[in-house]
Amino acid sequence: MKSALITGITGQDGAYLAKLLLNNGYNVFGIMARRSTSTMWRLQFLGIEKEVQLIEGDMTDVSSLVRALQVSKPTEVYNLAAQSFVGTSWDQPITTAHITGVGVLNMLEAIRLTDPSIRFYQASTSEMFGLIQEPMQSETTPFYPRSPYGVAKLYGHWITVNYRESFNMFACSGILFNHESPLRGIEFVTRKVTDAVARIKLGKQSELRLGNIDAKRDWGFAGDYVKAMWLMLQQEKPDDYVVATGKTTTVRDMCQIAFNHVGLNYEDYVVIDPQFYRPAEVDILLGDSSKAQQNLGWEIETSLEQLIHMMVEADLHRVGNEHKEGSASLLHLGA
Ligand code: NDP
Ligand code: GDR
Repeated sequence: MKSALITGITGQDGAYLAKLLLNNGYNVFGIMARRSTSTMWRLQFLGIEKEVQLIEGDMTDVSSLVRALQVSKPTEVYNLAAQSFVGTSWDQPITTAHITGVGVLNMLEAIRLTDPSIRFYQASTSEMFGLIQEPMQSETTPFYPRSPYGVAKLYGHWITVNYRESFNMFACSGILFNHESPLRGIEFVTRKVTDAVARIKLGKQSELRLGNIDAKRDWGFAGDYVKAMWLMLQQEKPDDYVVATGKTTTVRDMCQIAFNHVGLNYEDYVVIDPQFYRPAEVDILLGDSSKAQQNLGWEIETSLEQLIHMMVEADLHRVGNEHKEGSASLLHLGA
């Protein structure tokens, strides 16, 4: 039986990937950081909280990573843990560098010293492209990150490439563009919008305050994207791949799709609030995933409209049932 260790298993992608690997017959272990309140809601949402084996650890504590490897004895490690919110990376740039950047090195070193035959996936990002120099971004597009998060991720990307080249490790970097789901954190713009749409529709909120709604993103469904992660580690040779839909949409148009779904006009509710502007912005992202499609056989299965409708429906259901649930679970669902 194959065994996998996922860092960031309590996050959006970690939960979907754990479900995929369980379905593929893996023994799934996850590293869970110690928090004062439970972070199990995503695993519970997918009904797999009892099927995964959780090991306490932190990306900044290499001894905990070594211990996790010794306990789980994985054939594959998926490094998804990060301080992943771009906005927070200006408020906590050093924490972000430690977790999102040096944390990758910590895991690579732990693997190299424990069992260098373990296959490694690094969660890299389109944020590394930042200030766009080519109309579509592929594996050969130069990087120019625009946030402390993007800079930290660029370190993680290059140290992954370097360990592959230096130590012949099977290390892959997946350069994933934005991907969303009903399990997306509430601070990210798609989920902030779909949650607000549900609240406005149900009379629990009157307006939605946003920053730069002219920013363009290439948005896909997280459930589709975790398949690409797994496929990368099943190949004969390790490599880097862009994963994206090849379509870009403004935040404004994404709002329109979400509000239209419940018969409302976004212009009646969206208020621009400079508080949500960023010190440096990534204006547009548009990915070319031809290599992943050709080499991995990976395909886009969910359109942006289907994705946003799925998220609005999930939020309508959740907000509509709020009074029946306990306050702790609501907190974790971002209410
Ligand atoms: P989330 O923010 O939902 O999940 C991040 C995970 O990392 C959580 O499980 C979190 O734990 C964990 N974590 C944070 N800090 C630490 C730490 N110090 N030690 C151990 N674990 C920690 O992110 P996503 O699931 O959306 O993304 C997964 C990965 O992919 C991230 O690395 C992200 O940067 C990257 N990525 C995401 C994209 C996207 O559009 N979603 C696109 C490209 C890359 P806890 O729950 O306790 O906070
Ligand atoms: P991003 O996602 O920064 O692309 O990073 P986010 O959803 O936070 O922002 C997308 C765009 O929307 C604009 N925006 C707002 N964003 C937020 N969060 N809140 C607002 O109110 C708001 N108004 C406008 C932003 O300025 C931005 O242009 C995500 C994360 O998952 C990263 O971890 C990942 O690496 C990248 O996607 C690819």
